[in-house]
Amino acid sequence: MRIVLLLAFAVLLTSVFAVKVIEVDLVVFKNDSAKLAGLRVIDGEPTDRGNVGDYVLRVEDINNKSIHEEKFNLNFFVGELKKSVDSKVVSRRILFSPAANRIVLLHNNKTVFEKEIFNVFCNSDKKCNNLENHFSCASDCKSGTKDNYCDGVIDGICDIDCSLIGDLDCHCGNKICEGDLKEDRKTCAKDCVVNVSVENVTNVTTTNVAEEEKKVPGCLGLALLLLIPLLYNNVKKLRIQE
Ligand SMILES: [Ca+2]
Ligand SMILES: [Ca+2]
Ligand SMILES: [Ca+2]
Repeated sequence: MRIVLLLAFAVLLTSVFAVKVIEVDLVVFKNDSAKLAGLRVIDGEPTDRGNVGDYVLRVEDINNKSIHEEKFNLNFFVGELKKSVDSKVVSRRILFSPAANRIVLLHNNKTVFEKEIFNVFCNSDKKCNNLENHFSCASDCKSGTKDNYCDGVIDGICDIDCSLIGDLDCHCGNKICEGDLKEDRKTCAKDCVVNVSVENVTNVTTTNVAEEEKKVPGCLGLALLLLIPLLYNNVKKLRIQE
């Protein structure tokens, strides 16, 4: 029972907190070859690791020892097209390890793809190069750099890699409060707080209150004027009865 609870807690943590992952996209061909379509380190969630299939995706350390391994099958027949295709795209997210030295793809124990990855995500040479980005190598890649990674840092610089919702700097300040782009009074005060209107509303309210306050004594005076003859008549009647 305790193990089940621990596992559930671990799953919950994984889903709530993104971790450092190697995102790899491979185009795998039917003729047992493959080419790299994308490779970077980002914050995300690892994809589920399969353990059945004749393809093996492996990450090895510097001693060629496997530190990550997953298996899968590929079916090149596409039902919708009613025919086989030459290639399939495989996209995986693997938990990052500083020991990762090489990525290898095997098919029936035959190597169809391999790439050295040691130091490609950060070599600390003060240049944003190789497969570095602001997340994997902030020392070399400043925020806003074109590095195939949307950093979303609020620093007044629009990151060229961001789509519309990735970086508030790309649209906050255009005088339009765009709620669908996560702009509100907190995130983008200069677009979402209209100071002039607020001041006007405050002034109008203050003036109205002051005018109402001035009217109150006038109303009281009129009421007293109406009440005095009534009171006088009642007192007079009481005296006659005495
Ligand atoms: Ca570098
Ligand atoms: Ca960037
Ligand atoms: Ca920015």
